Amino acid sequence: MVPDRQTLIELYTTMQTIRRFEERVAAEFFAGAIVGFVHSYIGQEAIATGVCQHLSKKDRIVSHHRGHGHCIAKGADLKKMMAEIFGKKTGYCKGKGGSMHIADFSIGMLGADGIVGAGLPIATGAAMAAQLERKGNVAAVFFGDGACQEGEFHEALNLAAIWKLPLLFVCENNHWAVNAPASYSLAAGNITRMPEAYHIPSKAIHGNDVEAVYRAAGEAVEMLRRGEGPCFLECETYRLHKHFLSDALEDVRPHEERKAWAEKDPVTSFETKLLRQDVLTHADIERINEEIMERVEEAHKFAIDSPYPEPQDALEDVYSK
Ligand SMILES: Cc1ncc(C[n+]2csc(CCOP(=O)(O)OP(=O)(O)O)c2C)c(N)n1
Repeated sequence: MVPDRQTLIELYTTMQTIRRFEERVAAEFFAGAIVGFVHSYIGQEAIATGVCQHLSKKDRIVSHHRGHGHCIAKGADLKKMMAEIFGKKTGYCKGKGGSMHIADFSIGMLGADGIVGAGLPIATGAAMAAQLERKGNVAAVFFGDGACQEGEFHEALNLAAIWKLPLLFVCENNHWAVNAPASYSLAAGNITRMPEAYHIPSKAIHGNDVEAVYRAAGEAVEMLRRGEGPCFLECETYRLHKHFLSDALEDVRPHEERKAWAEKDPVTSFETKLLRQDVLTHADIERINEEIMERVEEAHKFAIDSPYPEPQDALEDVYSK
C-alpha cells in the first residue's frame, strides 16, 4: 500500500499539526498557563498519523495518557482540545478532564486515559460493538511498552483473538515507561512474542517512518475489515520530551540515546524526504506551516478567551441521571 502524492501531503500536514500544537502546549505549560500533568507526544507523531489515515469517523480509537496526537490525527477540534488542556468550560470535558481526558465520540475518539493499560479492554469492547454492527468498521488502540506489563493487555489480546475482533493493537514502543527501560521490565524481551502467543498476526516496524506505519496499518486494517480477526503493530519510537512536561523531573535516559533518536525526528526527516522527492517545495512547506500555526493560534485564543467552569458545575456530568 503506497501513499499517493495527496496522501503524502496529508500525512505531513497531520504530523506537523500535532508537532506545532504540542510545541504550543509545552510553551504555555512552561509559562505557567496550564496546570496539571501534560505528556507530550513529540517524537511519536508518525504513529497516530499513519494509523488514523486509514480510519473513518465510524471507526473507533482509544488512546492513552500521551493522547493529543491521536485526537488530532482522528480529526478532533483544536479549539476544544486547547480549551480542555487550559481547564476551560468550552473544552471537550467542560474543563474538568484536562490533557489526559479528551474524547470526541462524534469522530470515533473514545478517549485518552490516565490509567496505564486501561484503554485496552475499552477498545476490545469497541471492536466487539463494530463486529456486532456488521458495517465493516474497526477499532484501534494505542498504548506504550509499559502497558504490555499490565494484566489488561493480556486479557484484551486473548478476547480479541478468540472472538476474532476487528481490533488493531498499536504498541508505541518508546523504550521507556517513565524511568523503567523496556529492556529490563519486559520478560518476553521482544514485544511481538506476546501477540504471537495468542496467534495474533504481528509486525514490528520503524514507528518514526510515517510511510512504514501507513503501509503496515493499511494492510492490517484491510485484514480487520475482511473479518480476519485482530492484528498487532509494534512501532519503535522515542519520546523527545521527558515523561511529562516538568522542570523538576529527572530524565534518566542516556544522553547518547536521546541524541541518536533526536536525529531520527519523524517530522523533519519526512519533510526532508518530501523536499528531496519534489513532492513539496520550500514555498509549499512555508504555506502549510503558516496555515497550521493560524489554527493553533486560533485554538490558543479560544482557550484564553473562554471562561473557567463555575464551582457549582463540579458535580454536573459526573453521575448519570
Ligand atoms: C495502572 C497504572 N500504573 C502506573 C501508572 C503511573 N504511570 C503513568 S505513565 C506510566 C508509564 C507508562 O509507560 P508506557 O505505557 O510505556 O507509555 P509512555 O509513557 O512511555 O508513552 C506510569 C507507570 C499509571 N498511571 N497507571
